[in-house]
Amino acid sequence: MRLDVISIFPEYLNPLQLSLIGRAAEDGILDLNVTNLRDFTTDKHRKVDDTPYGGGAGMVMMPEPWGQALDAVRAKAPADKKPVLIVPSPAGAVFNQQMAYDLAEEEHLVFACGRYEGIDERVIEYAHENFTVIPVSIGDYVLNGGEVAVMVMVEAIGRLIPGVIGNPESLVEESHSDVLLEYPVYTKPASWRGREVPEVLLGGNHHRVARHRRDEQIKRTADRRPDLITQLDVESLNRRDRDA
Ligand code: 6GU
Repeated sequence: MRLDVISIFPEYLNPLQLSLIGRAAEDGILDLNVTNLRDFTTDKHRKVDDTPYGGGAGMVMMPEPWGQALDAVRAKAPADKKPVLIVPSPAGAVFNQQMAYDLAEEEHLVFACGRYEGIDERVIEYAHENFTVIPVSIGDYVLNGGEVAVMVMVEAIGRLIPGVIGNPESLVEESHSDVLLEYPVYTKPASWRGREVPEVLLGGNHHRVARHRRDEQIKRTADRRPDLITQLDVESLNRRDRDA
């Protein structure tokens, strides 16, 4: 998969060179490219923002550097398929695990990091000519720019790509892969500061272990995320119980 990130703070994305995502980039599984938006300015101050038409607080990102940067990124991709352009914005659709699965299937993702009050809307309109455009938020709060949101999304998407995670089994049982939150986990020692690992996990009864974990998942989800309980598909839970 090719990933392009366009930002006025390319160094902000440096952490993507670490850990599993960084390793995948070294191994050639991910082709990660960070572009400095200011490289597409022509004035001596490398200006990328200006005051908003209609008035109001803050600054708006000017269209021409973005137009140039998007054209340059588009030119590096195969002409036959439109890359996906993700525009991080608190005004986007909220990112979730299903979006991560869908985006992990793509050949080329481009992230356009806005700062200030956002990017001139005509850039987003123009981008539809060459990209599948998706405005995405990572949650209902406001960040100063899209860079941190891009790190969140690249990590969520990147780890789903074959070869990025050593043990693909670990992708199967995790939170949000099936609506229920993950069950609590324990390791040695069995007794620690007076606290015991649940008895059922110490015995070798796989059926009882599976039931216990499933009960814990339901308790935890009801407690922490009651909004998810309404999405539970009882039939698929019953099927899983029978298979356990
Ligand atoms: Cl994707 N960008 C910004 N600037 N703020 C956000 C966000 C994104 N998601 C939540 N808040």
